[in-house]
Amino acid sequence: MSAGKKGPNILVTGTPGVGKSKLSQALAEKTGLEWLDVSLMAVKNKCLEEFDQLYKCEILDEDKLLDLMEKPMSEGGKIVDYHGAEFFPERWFDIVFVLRTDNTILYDRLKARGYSGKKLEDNIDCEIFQTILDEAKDSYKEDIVHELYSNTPAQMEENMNRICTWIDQWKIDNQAS
Ligand code: DAT
Repeated sequence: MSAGKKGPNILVTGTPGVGKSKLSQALAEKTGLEWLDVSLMAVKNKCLEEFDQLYKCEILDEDKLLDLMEKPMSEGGKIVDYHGAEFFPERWFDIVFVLRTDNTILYDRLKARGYSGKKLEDNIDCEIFQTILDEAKDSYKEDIVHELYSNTPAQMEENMNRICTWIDQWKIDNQAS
């Protein structure tokens, strides 16, 4: 299945503010895998369309973004960081990590980021109702979906170690260098 790939493709997902970028960046530095910040890719490649007044965010041109991602994803060795799990093709990922954060901690992080009103409330609800975890479980085989808590720096360190151990095992299993 994974023959010829540079490394595993990993999806790091979860509600905004749970620590996806921080973990993905640190993982990329430690492992040499390439971090794809999907939100940033969308901006850079003009994949954002009209502005949604209610949610105060732009609407994503998903087809354009998926087309752009196809080649890098087929190479392997990518850490994809995005606050959604359902619109990527299932075949792209070897493993999916859903980061979770306690509501009060997440609330403070999002406030510090400048979120307020409906946008803040909706994101907190998204975490309370574990929307992204359910989305991930619906979109991928359950045995490749892992929930990781990301409340504290110590938990982030633990998550890093766990993922690095998994990557090392993937390389052994797939005889990649
Ligand atoms: P995301 O990419 O999911 O939106 P982020 O990586 O930008 O989130 O992190 C949001 C903020 O929370 C940022 O200031 C870093 C901090 N943070 C992330 N993970 C953390 C952790 N495990 N412990 C403490 N702070 C964390």
